[in-house]
Amino acid sequence: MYFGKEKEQNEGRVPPNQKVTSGWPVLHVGNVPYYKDDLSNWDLTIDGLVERPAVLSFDELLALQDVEKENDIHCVTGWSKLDNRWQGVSTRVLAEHVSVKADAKFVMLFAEEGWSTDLPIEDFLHETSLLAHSHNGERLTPEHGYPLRAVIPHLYFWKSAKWIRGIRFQSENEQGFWERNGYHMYGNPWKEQRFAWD
Ligand SMILES: Nc1nc2c(c(=O)[nH]1)N[C@H]1C(S)=C(S)[C@@H](COP(=O)(O)O)O[C@H]1N2
Ligand SMILES: [Mo]
Repeated sequence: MYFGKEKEQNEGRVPPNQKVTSGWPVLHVGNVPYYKDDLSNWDLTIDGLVERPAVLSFDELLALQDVEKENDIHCVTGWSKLDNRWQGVSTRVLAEHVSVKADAKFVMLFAEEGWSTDLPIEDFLHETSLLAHSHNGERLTPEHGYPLRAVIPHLYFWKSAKWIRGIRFQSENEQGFWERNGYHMYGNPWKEQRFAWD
């Protein structure tokens, strides 16, 4: 049976109480920023505990080494989307570009409209993490984060800031938007760390 076969193939890939979706739901609070094709007012600020703080234009970002990563994503509301191919910049390359200091232990990701999320630096620098401008060979649509979003696939997908505009390296952890509103500080989908009390 087709359904049975698919289920078998996904065995071990889907965290507890998640359902695989073939579409791609859109989920966020606030408004979708529309840049159309003009990114002259867009930049990415990287600051905090770094030797060389930077404000990068989109072209400067593209000039950094391009990476492609394939992974699965898991939203805390219960859907998982398998086999996503992302293109963008490796978080490690970015961290080297600004030369992150040794006392940096956490990273805050800032998006448009003041939205934010936080994560430990080792998760930001995880080998599967990246800042993506494209998904399955196409530029991100405005709804999914154009021009640039974080992709931190080993944590629940709320850590993957769409419309990212800032990255701050810190010594202390600080709550971001959903973390202040009852979500778990870490968000490991395999341990079902959905809410603060999980
Ligand atoms: N800037 C911003 N990024 C965000 C969010 C948000 O509200 N604002 N929501 C998060 C949540 S809860 C999820 S599940 C994913 C959804 O991404 P998608 O709409 O591309 O599926 O974006 C994450 N990134
Ligand atoms: Mo989510």
